[in-house]
Amino acid sequence: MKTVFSPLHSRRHVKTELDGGLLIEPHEKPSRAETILARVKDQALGEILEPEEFGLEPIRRVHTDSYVAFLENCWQEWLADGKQGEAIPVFWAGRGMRHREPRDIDGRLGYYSMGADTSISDGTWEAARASVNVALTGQKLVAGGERAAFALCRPPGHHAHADLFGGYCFFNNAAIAAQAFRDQGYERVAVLDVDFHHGNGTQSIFYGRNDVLTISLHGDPDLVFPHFLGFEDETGEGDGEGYNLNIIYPPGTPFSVWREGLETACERIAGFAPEALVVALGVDTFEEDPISFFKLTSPDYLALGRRLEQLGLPTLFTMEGGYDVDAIGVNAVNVMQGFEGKA
Ligand code: OKP
Ligand code: MG
Ligand code: ZN
Repeated sequence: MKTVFSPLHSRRHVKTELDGGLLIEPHEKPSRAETILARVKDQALGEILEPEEFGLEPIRRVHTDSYVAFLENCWQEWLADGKQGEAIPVFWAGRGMRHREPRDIDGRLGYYSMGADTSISDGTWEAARASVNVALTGQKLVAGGERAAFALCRPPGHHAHADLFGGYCFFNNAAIAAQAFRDQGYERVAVLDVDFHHGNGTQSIFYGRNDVLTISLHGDPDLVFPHFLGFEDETGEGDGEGYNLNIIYPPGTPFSVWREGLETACERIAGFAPEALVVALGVDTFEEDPISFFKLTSPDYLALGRRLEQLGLPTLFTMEGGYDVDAIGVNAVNVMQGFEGKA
């Protein structure tokens, strides 16, 4: 399987994540992508390609123009305002307040975000753009006839809505790739999100549509991020009714239980009969993950890959979460190797 990787991911190198009242070293750090890349090389998974440049047009198919402009200019505006540290949103439109884009940068940071866990600094825009190009280059490989491709995206994307960043995400790489398949004539596309966290951005982007089926397996949002979306009664709206599926698990869930939901998801995907599959791949379901509460083990990722292969679909993997850096390479590449038949 071919891997797409951009060294520009390292342009995203914020120093802060607001967590538990402290500014900690971010969980979403450059060594994540480098460790996965090293494992891809070590295992000789296949050719490693740098992305092509696709420009802003495919991004604008999913994200609003004003949000894209905000991300492009955010850091310069922050500096121009004389701020000292990194750009962190701290004010939101609460209940009863106006959802209106203000001119002030603090106001705009809140208007375009869902949380304070995701700081912005120099290079965030460039890395987020490169991450989209990685996903779209993988999409092009699959559309060109490859059975599967591994888009080693960083930063991740599945929490990003049409006009919201947060949860370490800026552009929704998986959604942009799914939309690219649609724009190239693929009639139906499925996005399966196996990251520990709910794919709230992907769900939101396609919620009213029946041409892109969205499914996410995740930790109960009553207990974890994103807190305000991802419940099982969210099934789609309008034309999209019945085209969103959320499968929720409690703390301590092992693979033996998680795989039952995977089976339900795979059966729904088979019934939908998509022409392509995008897998939003997080390996923060791992037992040692520092911010999650499932109990998957490294061999379980081989089994996950094998099951996804059995769907028989052209498949694009986009990298999402996974914060145990020691294991992230083995776990992510295990999915690809399982897909390729390794037991
Ligand atoms: C991104 B992806 C932990 C802070 C959690 C939000 C989690 C974002 C996960 N104390 N911040 O889905 O892996
Ligand atoms: Mg998920
Ligand atoms: Zn996650």
